[in-house]
Amino acid sequence: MPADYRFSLGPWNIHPGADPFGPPVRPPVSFDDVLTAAVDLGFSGIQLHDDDAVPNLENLPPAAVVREAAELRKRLDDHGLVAEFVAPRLWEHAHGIDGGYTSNCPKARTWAIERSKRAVDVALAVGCDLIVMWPAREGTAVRESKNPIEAARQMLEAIDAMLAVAPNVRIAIEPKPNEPVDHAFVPTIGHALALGARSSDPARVGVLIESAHAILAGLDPSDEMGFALAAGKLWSVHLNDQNGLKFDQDKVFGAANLRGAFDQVRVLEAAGYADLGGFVGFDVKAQRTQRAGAATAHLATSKRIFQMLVAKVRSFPERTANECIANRDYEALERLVLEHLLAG
Ligand code: 3MF
Ligand code: MG
Repeated sequence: MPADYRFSLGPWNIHPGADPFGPPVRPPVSFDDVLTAAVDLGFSGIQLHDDDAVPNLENLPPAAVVREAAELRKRLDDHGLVAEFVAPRLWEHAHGIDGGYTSNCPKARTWAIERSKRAVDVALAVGCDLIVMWPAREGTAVRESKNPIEAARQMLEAIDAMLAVAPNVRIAIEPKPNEPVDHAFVPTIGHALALGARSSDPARVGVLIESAHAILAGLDPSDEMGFALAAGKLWSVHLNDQNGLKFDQDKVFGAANLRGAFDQVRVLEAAGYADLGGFVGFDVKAQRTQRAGAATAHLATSKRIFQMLVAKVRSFPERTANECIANRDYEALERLVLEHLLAG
């Protein structure tokens, strides 16, 4: 019997509904309420930005940052939760306005690396060894504004600086091809793995795949996952959905393309992802129209759909599928998949 999947969420997944065109529409949700919601929803992992874990970390000496993170670990523990990862949130700070590691301002680059090293301290103190590097603004809106050769070197330098903080820290790069930048420097899983392979310790650099990010790159999320799994590098996932090439929608898992969601679950099942120990995270956003009392429904639905798809994958008639494949009868295979998905 395969291991049970463990689910995780980040505090940003339960939020007041502001978007680039309008203010919040729901009251703010306290961090403690997020923890309670996570438990109620049957999630056991919490994903954290460094300043989710230690909100005033910019103004604290390193020892105090570690102390606060250790206190958070106790709070998580009291709820029966564990921290899955910590992500240095460079993109919201004034110094990160033009990206952190690849900023054209040397002072900003130094800040970005120092802050990332602090994020490693936070991760270790909060009880996890995983850093997620979402290179949000590491890219350009005006192509000629940065040197892509230099940018690759700078991102590698940042990775190496984080790896050097502790021998057990691991980094999962979460690539996204665009938004908030026009062109990101590490837009796909292939880029992320290639960069990791050039780091000071390739064994400690892997990836986090977000379904929507793959779709925005014009790629199939399940194939991106397969590529990373083949290399033993899929260390976390942000399952969600995306309706074509538009703003990052963070829709409920399966909401736009149920078959695509099935394929993602199928590749995770094929690799024994649950046994590998990774969490299943959902990077989903509550609709702005949602009333405050029901603003976690998107998480509950994503988890439910994931579990229903696990059952679908496990009951898929693999023998018949293999016969179709052996006969090169891919029309029959297509029908088999569609009928299986539609069957009650
Ligand atoms: C990006 C991420 C997060 C973001 C979050 C909202 C780890 O896809 O997963 O970074 O911060 O999505 O800001
Ligand atoms: Mg994400």
